[in-house]
Amino acid sequence: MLRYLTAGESHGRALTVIVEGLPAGLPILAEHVESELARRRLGYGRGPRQRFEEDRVTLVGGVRHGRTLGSPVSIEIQNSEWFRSDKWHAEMSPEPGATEFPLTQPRPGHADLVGMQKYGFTDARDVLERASARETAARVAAGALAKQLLSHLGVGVLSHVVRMGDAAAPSITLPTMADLAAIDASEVRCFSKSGEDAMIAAIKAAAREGDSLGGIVEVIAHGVPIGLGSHVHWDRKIDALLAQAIMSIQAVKGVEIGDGWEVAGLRGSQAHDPISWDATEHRYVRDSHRSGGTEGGITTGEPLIVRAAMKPLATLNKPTLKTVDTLTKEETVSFKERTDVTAVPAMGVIAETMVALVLAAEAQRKFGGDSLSEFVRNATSFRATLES
Ligand code: EPS
Repeated sequence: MLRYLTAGESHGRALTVIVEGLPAGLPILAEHVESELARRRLGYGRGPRQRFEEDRVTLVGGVRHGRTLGSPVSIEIQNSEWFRSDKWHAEMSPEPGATEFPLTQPRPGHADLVGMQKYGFTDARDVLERASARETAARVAAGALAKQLLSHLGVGVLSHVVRMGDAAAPSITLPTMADLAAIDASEVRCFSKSGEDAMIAAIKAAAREGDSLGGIVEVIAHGVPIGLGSHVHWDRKIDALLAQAIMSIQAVKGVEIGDGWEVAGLRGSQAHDPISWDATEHRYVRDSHRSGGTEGGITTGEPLIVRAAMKPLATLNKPTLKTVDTLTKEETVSFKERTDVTAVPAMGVIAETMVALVLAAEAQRKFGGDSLSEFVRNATSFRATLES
């Protein structure tokens, strides 16, 4: 079983992730992880913090001479702000003490108030430091390892922004892995120039008013093996696993697999992907991609398509959201933190990560193997059984 656990607070010393269940012999360099983390920092509309967070990575355990050992891989990502100044040292100190600046005006839509209620805190910072999307840097580090593993099966995962606020990208053919560099070169990670222009204009307009924007990203996994996930149990269905993984991303409120919402309005005769036999390739193919690459909770081998809808961030540069001060119970507006106008382009990279982690875990479950060569051999031999 591939599993992982992250730890760390947004303005603390560092984030940590432990990834367990990777086969031995997987080539891993700190640069692989750092380049994925750099992609996560991309995006027009992010706040000043992304310019100075360098996401410096240390491979603490589980990797020797550039290869995994089969033991848990432990990665530390320093929060560079912690080392640049002592601004957060007292505020986030693990030593006994108390803050002089409790946050008591919880932001509607954030974990602040319910977190304080649930855990008995009087300072919203005790909640928001962990609820912050900074935590996703640790997930992206784990996802970089998952992507490395998947690359040995010929699987590639990409994402692109299809909507930012009310600015939508025109419908296009599915991007391939060869398009990823162009998508990453776009300031909003949009695959269409007209879409990019409209999205940047929307972000500028929201920024002028101190407001925030949500949006939708599409994740596509190419080369996914047939047979990941299972129809036999609710908690083994690949689409259910993907939905949970995507919904766990901060501020995501909707997940769609394939044309999920659109097919609900079609007739059965129109809503499904007809099956054909490709005599040259010796495999079944689907004539369309409406199901998003899963049927019955199992991957079909067609491109896997998952969309994630993110709500506008609850932290606004011009606080206008009505709330209540938890000390005085008086009406006020939510506190102002340094923040981003939008994090939708970064969320695309995080959604890629979550899809890669689910696929890698399920590939490991199906093909097993303690070493990378055993894992690949098992996958190759299973694939051979399908070609007749
Ligand atoms: C975040 C607010 C901003 C973001 C942060 C998430 O941080 P700060 O208030 O420290 O400027 O930059 O995201 C990251 C640091 C990151 O690496 O993604 C929030 O409110 O969740």
